[in-house]
Formats: sequence, C-alpha cells, structure tokens
Amino acid sequence: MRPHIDPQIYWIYWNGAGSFFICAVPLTSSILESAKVRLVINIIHKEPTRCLRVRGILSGVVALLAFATSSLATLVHHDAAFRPDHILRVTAQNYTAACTTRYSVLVNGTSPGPELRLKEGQVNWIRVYNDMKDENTTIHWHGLTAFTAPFSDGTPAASQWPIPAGHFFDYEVKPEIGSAGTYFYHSHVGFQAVSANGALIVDSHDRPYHYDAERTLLLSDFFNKTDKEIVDGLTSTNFTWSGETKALLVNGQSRQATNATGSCQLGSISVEPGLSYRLRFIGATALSFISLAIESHDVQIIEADGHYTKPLRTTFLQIGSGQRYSVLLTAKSEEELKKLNSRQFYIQLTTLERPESLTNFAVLNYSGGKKADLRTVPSRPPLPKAKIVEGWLDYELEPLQENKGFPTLEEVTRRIIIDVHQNVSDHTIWLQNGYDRVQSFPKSPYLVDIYTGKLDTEETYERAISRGNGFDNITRTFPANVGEVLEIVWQNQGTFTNGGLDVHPFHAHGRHVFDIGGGDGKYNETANEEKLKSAHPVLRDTSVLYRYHQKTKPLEPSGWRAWRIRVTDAGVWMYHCHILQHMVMGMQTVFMYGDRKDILAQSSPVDAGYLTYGGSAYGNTTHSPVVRHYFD
Ligand SMILES: *[C@@H]1O[C@H](CO)[C@@H](O)[C@H](O)[C@H]1NC(C)=O
Ligand SMILES: *[C@@H]1O[C@H](CO)[C@@H](O)[C@H](O)[C@H]1NC(C)=O
Ligand SMILES: *[C@@H]1O[C@H](CO)[C@@H](O)[C@H](O)[C@H]1NC(C)=O
Ligand SMILES: *[C@@H]1O[C@H](CO)[C@@H](O)[C@H](O)[C@H]1NC(C)=O
Ligand SMILES: *[C@@H]1O[C@H](CO)[C@@H](O)[C@H](O)[C@H]1NC(C)=O
Ligand SMILES: *[C@@H]1O[C@H](CO)[C@@H](O)[C@H](O)[C@H]1NC(C)=O
Ligand SMILES: *[C@@H]1O[C@H](CO)[C@@H](O)[C@H](O)[C@H]1NC(C)=O
Ligand SMILES: *[C@@H]1O[C@H](CO)[C@@H](O)[C@H](O)[C@H]1NC(C)=O
Ligand SMILES: *[C@@H]1O[C@H](CO)[C@@H](O)[C@H](O)[C@H]1NC(C)=O
Ligand SMILES: *[C@@H]1O[C@H](CO)[C@@H](O)[C@H](O)[C@H]1NC(C)=O
Ligand SMILES: [Cu+2]
Repeated sequence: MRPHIDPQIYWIYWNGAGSFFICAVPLTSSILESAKVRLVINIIHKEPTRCLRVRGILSGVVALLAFATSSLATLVHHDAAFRPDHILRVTAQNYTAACTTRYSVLVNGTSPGPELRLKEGQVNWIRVYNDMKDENTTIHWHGLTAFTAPFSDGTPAASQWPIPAGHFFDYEVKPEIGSAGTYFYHSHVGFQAVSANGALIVDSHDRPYHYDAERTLLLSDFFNKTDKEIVDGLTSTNFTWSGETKALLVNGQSRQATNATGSCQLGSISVEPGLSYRLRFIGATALSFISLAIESHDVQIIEADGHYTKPLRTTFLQIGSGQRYSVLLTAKSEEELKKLNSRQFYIQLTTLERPESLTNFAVLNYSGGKKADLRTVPSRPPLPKAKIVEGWLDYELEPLQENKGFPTLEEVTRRIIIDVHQNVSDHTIWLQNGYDRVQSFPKSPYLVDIYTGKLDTEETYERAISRGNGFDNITRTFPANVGEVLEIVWQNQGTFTNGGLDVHPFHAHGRHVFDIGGGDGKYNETANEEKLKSAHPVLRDTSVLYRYHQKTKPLEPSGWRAWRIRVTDAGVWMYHCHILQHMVMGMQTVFMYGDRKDILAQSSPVDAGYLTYGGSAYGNTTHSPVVRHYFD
C-alpha cells in the first residue's frame, strides 16, 4: 500500500506567546497572504506541511474556517457581466514573416502575440477564444504551471480537454509571491506553438537588481511548410522531416539577405546611451538551440527561468527551446559610441547542433543618431562563428538567494532513470523507457480520467513501482506520492538504427526542478555528488540534455541531465522535450503527482462541465461558461 495522508486533518499548535498555528497536510499549491494571515509552505519531509499563524482566538476561528474550506472552490457563471483580466484570440490565417507568407496559428493576429504582464500574488482570468474553423487549441503558461488552477495548465490529453473551434475557455492563473520573472505562453496542440506564442512577464514591487528600462526579445523559428504538412510528414509511415528552420525571428522579425524581396526587416531593440537595461530573452523556438551574442557588448545573467541568479558575466548566451534568461546590459556612453564609431550593433544568432547551421541577425540601436538600418544584412558575420559549449552554466550558475529547499542525496526517496532514444519501425518515434506518448494517447485527459475514476491512481502506482522502475506502461505515466523526493535522470542513448544522438531541451510542468547537472556517458551518482559539493543548484523548468558526440553504438548511454524535486503539488504534469517535432514524434511523458484523493482535494467537487469535450465550462456565442473559482 502507498502511504496516504488525509487532507482533512488539522493540527492546532499554541506557541504560548499570543499566537498559534493551524497545520494541515498535504501541501496544496495555494498561498494565502495578507497583513493578518500568513500561510506558510514549509516543506519538511512528511511532517505537517501547511501552517497558518494566527494571533488571537477570534481571528483564529475565522481563519480556521477559511483555511479548512480554502480547497472548496466556488462555481461561477461567467456571463456578460464577467470581465476577464486578459483576452487572447487564436486564429489561423496567412501571415507574412521573414518576407515569406505561411498559413499560421496566431494569437491576436500576430506572431508573437501580445505581451502579457501579470502581478505576483494576483489572480488573473485569461480568456482564450479559439476563433479557428476546424482546429482545437489550448494555451499553456510556460513556467507558471504550478500557479494555475487544476484545469488551467493548458495541456490537452493531460490537464484539460482542448478548446473546440468556436469556443473559449477561462484560464485562472495566480503567480506565487517570489515568482517575478520571464515566462511565455504558447499553444500546446500539435505544431501550433511555432507561431502561437507570446511573452508573459510576472512583475513584483521590489527588484533585487537596478535597471533603467527593460526590453523583451522573444526568439522563434520560421518554417516554410504549414503545421499540418509538418505533423503529417513526421507521423507518416513515409517519414518526412519538417525541413530546417528558414529564419530565426526576434520578436517576429527577420531578414535573410539584403537583396531579399519584400518589406521584412531585421528585429531591433533601441536603447539610450548610458542607461542600464534588463534584456529578457525567451526561447520560443520550435526546434532551434540558439547561440547569441551582441557586437561589442558583454552582459550579465541575472535570471534563469523565472528565478534570479547571482550576476554572471558572459559574452554569449545559449538558449534552448523553452528556456528564458534575463541579462543586464549597460548601454555605451556617447563617448564610447564615438570611439566605436557606430550607433548600431548586430545581435548575431546561430543555430547549434543542426546538420546545417543558420546565422541570422537583429539590431541593437542607439537613439540620437540617424534611423537604424534594418535592411542591410551583413554579408559576413561580424562575430566569430558560434560553437556549442556542452554543459554551459552547469555547476556554475547560482541562485541569488540560497535555495533552502534543495534536496540532498540522503533525502532522495527514489531515483527515476528515463532512457531516451529514437526508434524506427513502421514510424520514426522518440521513446522514453521504450514508450512514446502523443496527444492522441490517452483518449481522454488524465486529469479528467482521475476525476471520473476511470484512471486508478493506486493501481498505476503499484504497477510503476513493482514492475516498471517507476514507469507505468499502461497509462504511460510516472506516478509519485506527495512527500516523495525524486531524482530524475534523462539518459541519452544512441538511436536503435544507427547510434545517432540528438540534443533535447527537457521541460517540466508543475513545480520547477533543481537542476543538478549533466555530463557525458552514463549518469554516475558518486561522481556527480562530488561535483555538487561546490555547486549551488538553480531551479529551472527547462534544461538541456546535450549530445557529447554525434554518434555512438545503438542504445549505448551517452549524455545525461539530472533533476531533483520534492513532490508537493498534486496533479498531472507533463515532462517533455520542448522541440515541437520531437513532441509530435512521441517525446512526451507525464508525471502524476499525488493519488486521486490528493488531486480531488484540490478542487472537489468539480463541475461536470470540465469533464467532457466542449462541456459547460467551455463557452461559445450562445453559452456562457460555468467556471470553478479555485483561488477565491
Ligand atoms: C487581444 O485582442 C482582443 C480583441 O481582439 C483585445 O480585447 C485584447 O485586449 C487583446 N489582448 C491583449 C493582451 O492585447
Ligand atoms: C493562404 O494562401 C494560400 C497560398 O497562397 C492559399 O491557397 C489559401 O487559400 C490562403 N488561405 C487563406 C485562408 O486565405
Ligand atoms: C479535437 O479534440 C477532440 C477531443 O480530444 C478530438 O476528438 C478531435 O479529433 C480533435 N479535433 C481535431 C481537428 O484535431
Ligand atoms: C521557402 O518558401 C519561399 C517562398 O515560397 C521560397 O522562396 C523558398 O525557396 C522556400 N525555401 C525553401 C528552402 O524551401
Ligand atoms: C514519401 O514522401 C516524400 C516526401 O514527401 C515523397 O516525395 C515520396 O513520394 C513519398 N513516398 C511514398 C512511397 O509515399
Ligand atoms: C541575393 O544575393 C545572393 C548573394 O549575392 C544571391 O545568392 C541570391 O540569389 C540573391 N537573392 C535574390 C532574391 O536576388
Ligand atoms: C533607432 O534610433 C533612432 C534614433 O532614436 C530612431 O529614430 C529609430 O526609430 C530607431 N530605430 C529602431 C529600429 O529602433
Ligand atoms: C508492460 O510491461 C509488462 C512487464 O514488463 C509487460 O508484460 C506488458 O506486456 C507491458 N504492457 C504494455 C501495454 O506494454
Ligand atoms: C563513478 O564515479 C566514481 C567516482 O568518480 C568512480 O570511482 C566509479 O568508478 C564510477 N562508477 C562507474 C560505474 O563508472
Ligand atoms: C454552445 O455550448 C452549449 C453548451 O455547452 C452547447 O449546447 C451548444 O451546442 C454550443 N453551441 C455551439 C455552436 O457549439
Ligand atoms: Cu527532443
């Protein structure tokens, strides 16, 4: 039997000095914070985990009631009087980027879509309209997953039924205090995210770093083929690759050649001499692993995936699909600009680890001069050709504030090794521990099946532990109990056919994971523990599984990436490679945290409107949705 903790038990503990504590288990992801009441999440190994500090008896009784019912969300009719905080409209249309027209899925008519800015600690209702004629969609809040209501993660077949054409869905997102940083939103259906994406910034009142202004640089890919052609080719028995990216876009813009026909321009950001800037880089590429540098400018990394880091000076960045970095850039003074005899500097972007590498440019433009030239593409790259740096920042990047919750090796309750390799049978697929997983598996979303009782979480766990090394091959999930401390190792292997290797930026939904490094060959716990002695692991939601060789023997372990996580948030969390082609080819897994009771305790009773495709939680022109308010 798996241990089970009853979420209805509350401890009352008097500290003898005017305040007492009410404690409950297990953890939920909600944080309640106000002047009088402070809900503290204190992750101490299977002990009471959720405590409320209260002053005085009366406010104590009120708080206890509020606390005990905090998981019972309310049902609200979102009629014409309801005003969402943000609206996103998803369409599919012919759209021109990089001087080429392509049928693309867009948010609010552009790619990238509009930048969203959310505030820490605030509930945001984001209404997403699917204005397409015949395609489903969902929107995922990349990096913010743990701060969404149970059906609001935006993962089809995992956390929700997709939004049918002509319908809309109200997502509830509440960024936690302390989560200020750089994120993005994107569709999680098929290949839509190649263009259906946009920046998402979480703001807070206080910033640990000073800067005068900030700029967002969202990086994305441009493919000639349509989403449908790409998906059909990748999933066909007659496997056809998507082709390589035709352009690296910076905020949707790129120009391939000075003599290109069309009005496309180089992406650009403008700065004023002498000021300091926070540049937020977002890796929203479908495929490309990008190395990026700015002519004549060094920068300091201060944030990775929504977490502030100690400043780290660098001349280049390496950004995988799904990763984000903020850097500080000190703009040159007028004098320095005179010496350099330029007010315009190229940002050079190069794809790494592809058969043919592509180099594209954007422009850093200083104000006060003549209008920037955004049509001249350098005939020869101004900076040296970028090379891959394997294990870039590993064991080197440090959190700004010491991570109190970092799980030591002794605390790890279970290690899960996930072997990944490509296989070619009737299809070309990517496998995790021998199994692929695509959107059409399972038939209904895991979370829905847990609510309806169709998916038995206890049985899944038993099977995974007793015969699957942590993996259940029936549901194709990795189940874990709340309170477990997992070490997850992504182990690269040579392809079954010819031993080929590839690079994969692995992304975790749900709580961020402590990245404990990566290396060549096979994971060796002893050797890595030595390296960790002098390291201060950072929390990430996406990190890169490198290939250290082009090729090895078939199924030979070659390259690994390891994470640690304390399992706190009950739910269904996708862990997957963020390369869209690889996802379509099966490189997706699901971690199922907590059992049915833990999951239901989060929002039960749930309205049936969430449990069917196009159910009453989904609105359309004649029907206003009936929605659970989870964070109220
Ligand atoms: C998206 O477009 C809709 C109307 O088309 C508008 O109401 C909404 O404000 C836009 N969203 C953002 C984030 O700009
Ligand atoms: C998009 O462009 C293609 C090629 O020019 C054309 O065949 C198609 O009808 C267009 N689609 C829409 C919706 O305009
Ligand atoms: C939309 O999603 C539903 C439910 O998963 C599925 O049955 C249907 O085939 C999907 N439609 C398309 C066009 O993919
Ligand atoms: C991509 O499409 C454009 C416009 O149709 C065409 O000019 C170009 O040759 C195509 N590139 C490749 C590599 O297919
Ligand atoms: C396989 O796909 C390629 C590229 O799309 C095409 O040229 C070829 O005719 C296809 N072969 C078969 C047997 O369908
Ligand atoms: C642009 O110039 C390059 C290099 O001279 C040449 O290879 C290419 O064909 C030209 N493209 C067009 C559209 O004229
Ligand atoms: C570059 O700076 C000049 C001077 O301030 C300004 O006129 C121009 O619009 C800027 N161009 C871009 C692309 O930012
Ligand atoms: C799951 O694994 C077991 C034991 O390894 C095996 O007997 C069974 O056939 C597998 N089931 C599926 C559906 O792959
Ligand atoms: C693992 O690393 C340790 C320490 O570096 C080394 O002594 C040991 O031989 C390695 N184990 C394997 C299986 O390579
Ligand atoms: C709108 O939603 C309601 C309730 O879910 C449903 O009965 C109706 O068929 C939907 N209308 C359209 C046009 O899909
Ligand atoms: Cu991959």
